[in-house]
Amino acid sequence: MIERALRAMTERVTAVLFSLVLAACGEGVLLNPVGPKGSGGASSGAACTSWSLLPTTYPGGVEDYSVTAADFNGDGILDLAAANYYAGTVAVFLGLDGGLFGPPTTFTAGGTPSCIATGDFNGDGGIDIAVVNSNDNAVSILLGDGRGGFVQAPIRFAVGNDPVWVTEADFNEDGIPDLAVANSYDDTVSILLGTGAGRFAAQSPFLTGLGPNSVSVGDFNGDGHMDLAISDFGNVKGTGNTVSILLGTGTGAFGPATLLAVGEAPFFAAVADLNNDGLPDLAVTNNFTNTVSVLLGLGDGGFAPQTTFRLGARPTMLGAADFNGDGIPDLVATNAGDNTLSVLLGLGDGGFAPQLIVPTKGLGPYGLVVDDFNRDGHSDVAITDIESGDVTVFLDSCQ
Ligand SMILES: [Ca+2]
Ligand SMILES: [Ca+2]
Ligand SMILES: [Ca+2]
Ligand SMILES: [Ca+2]
Repeated sequence: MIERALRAMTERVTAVLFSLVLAACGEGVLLNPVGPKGSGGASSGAACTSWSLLPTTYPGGVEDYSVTAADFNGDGILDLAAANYYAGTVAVFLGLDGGLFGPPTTFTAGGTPSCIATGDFNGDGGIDIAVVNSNDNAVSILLGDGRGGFVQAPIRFAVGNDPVWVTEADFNEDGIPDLAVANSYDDTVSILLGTGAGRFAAQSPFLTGLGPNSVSVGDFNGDGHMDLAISDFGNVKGTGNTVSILLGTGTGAFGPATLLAVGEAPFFAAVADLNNDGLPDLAVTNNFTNTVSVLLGLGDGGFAPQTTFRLGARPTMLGAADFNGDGIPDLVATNAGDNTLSVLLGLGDGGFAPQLIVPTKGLGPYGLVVDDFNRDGHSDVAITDIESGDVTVFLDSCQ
């Protein structure tokens, strides 16, 4: 099914394809979008007098679907991991000084890995990797050695039908990381509770809208328990046009889905506080309508109706961070259909200025992760290009 989606994208088919299911991943949790993760959260200083996103491209392998950032070798510098769908591997790029990255090392990740999440699943202090194996209805765990290497025989756990996304969080509040997996064909999200030692209990499925494509996490009703925001892209049964909100109980169980209206074929729902009121909001890429829907959180689990802003063609992933240093979260999206990024500068009230368009060097920009790779206090962007098969890192030049 994903091969079919890739062909469709390559041919620039713009018609509604009811069987189209795309998968990519990045950060599922964007609760503190302003400023670099792990360095206190706040923006570092005054607004930039000038800024731009300066790209460096790294050949990454074959059909990189998703990219995520973590410090796999424990040197204090963020590294990148990209899922190579056709090669069945994960490519790890160790971070160097100045926001540069070394050549990739690949690790076996089982068949058709399309999405990566990270966490310390066995509690040894080293960051581990979870990937969804889309065609195998499984999640594979690659245990990290804390030095940038991974055990070569992944441990597998069954999930639902056509899994396309995995996100890590502690849903039952026992201090052990758990996983949430979007099962596109089943219209469910699987919760896998971690038992420590890199193992997970059997999945518990919860119903979502049509064809869930991403899972993000936030506390939308302020009760201290993690909730889920799921973009319902659609599947063979039809195109989706909702985001599902499932409120968590803190035990690993979730209430029934509440469906929020967005655009057509929502690819990804990011969680971030976009209007600086302390409540998590949603920003959703609508893959068929070439827009982002912004839904401001009300703090009780509900959201205001969507406001939409233009993006480029066939937007996939989205990140929130302050790129121009004014302390207000901005948005960046990958536009897979026209080889660009869209940057929308935030106005502070949940509104955004018209998009700034940044060309990508690679073809088919798809996966995205936002973090501060060169540790200068300004957020940067890393993307994957599924057609040209590379990873491009855009460093924010804010001065
Ligand atoms: Ca590192
Ligand atoms: Ca747990
Ligand atoms: Ca909650
Ligand atoms: Ca800003």
